[in-house]
Amino acid sequence: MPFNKNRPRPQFNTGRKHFAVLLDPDNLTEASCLHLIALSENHAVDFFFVGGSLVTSQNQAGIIHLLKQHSNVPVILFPSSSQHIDMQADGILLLSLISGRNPDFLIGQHVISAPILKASQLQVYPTGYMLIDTGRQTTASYMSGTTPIPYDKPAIAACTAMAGELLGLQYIYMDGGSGAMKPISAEMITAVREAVELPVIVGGGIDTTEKAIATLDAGADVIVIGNHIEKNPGFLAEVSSLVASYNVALDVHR
Ligand code: 1GP
Repeated sequence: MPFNKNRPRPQFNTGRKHFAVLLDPDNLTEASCLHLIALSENHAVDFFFVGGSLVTSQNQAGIIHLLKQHSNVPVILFPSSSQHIDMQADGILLLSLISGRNPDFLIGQHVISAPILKASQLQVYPTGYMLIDTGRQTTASYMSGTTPIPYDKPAIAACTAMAGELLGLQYIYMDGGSGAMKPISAEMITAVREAVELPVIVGGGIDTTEKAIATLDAGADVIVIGNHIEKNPGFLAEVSSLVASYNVALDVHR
């Protein structure tokens, strides 16, 4: 795939933990975005994911422009549809909603996006996207018209992730939904982690250090936090230090 040498080439390194901050364009102002960029300068953030299940404002392009002007953290699109492709970004999570049975989100949007992505310099991350039921219907579940995987059925999650891996997807994203009442269970994360050799991205409802630890301990390679950082930007520093401490420990045991 063509890639502009002058852009950072965002990588998920196996054997390390990563921290992604989810920026929902509908919830950010220029000032709040600049504040998060300033925090990310002092506290390591591996990726900015930009997007959401329903983006109603016209803010996305402006937010990405700000990020690219003021930060070196790679910007990865987290799109709800092919309408949200933006060439200013560094990469895109090409999400196939494998927990659902809606062909539009399994392959339809991808057919529309394919010629645009092939001609672009965006790094494409083929990702099996799994919505998990964490207690109330989420925007992602409603908008995609799909049923999430039941909270207490780790075997379904593991088999779904395995199917994604066998189909050639390269990442698994387990999402409990933005602002979820509770995060995905450690038992389910571990079941998926043990079922596949792919990097496992986990997000939704992580709003305390304890929940972040439980998610990382269970086997998440990438922890994604949006909502709680919007409300409490200081949480960015806490999670950044936590992820760094995991990587120090992983290095020691290498
Ligand atoms: C949702 O995984 C993300 O798509 C992040 O969720 O906003 O609850 O942190 P939160």
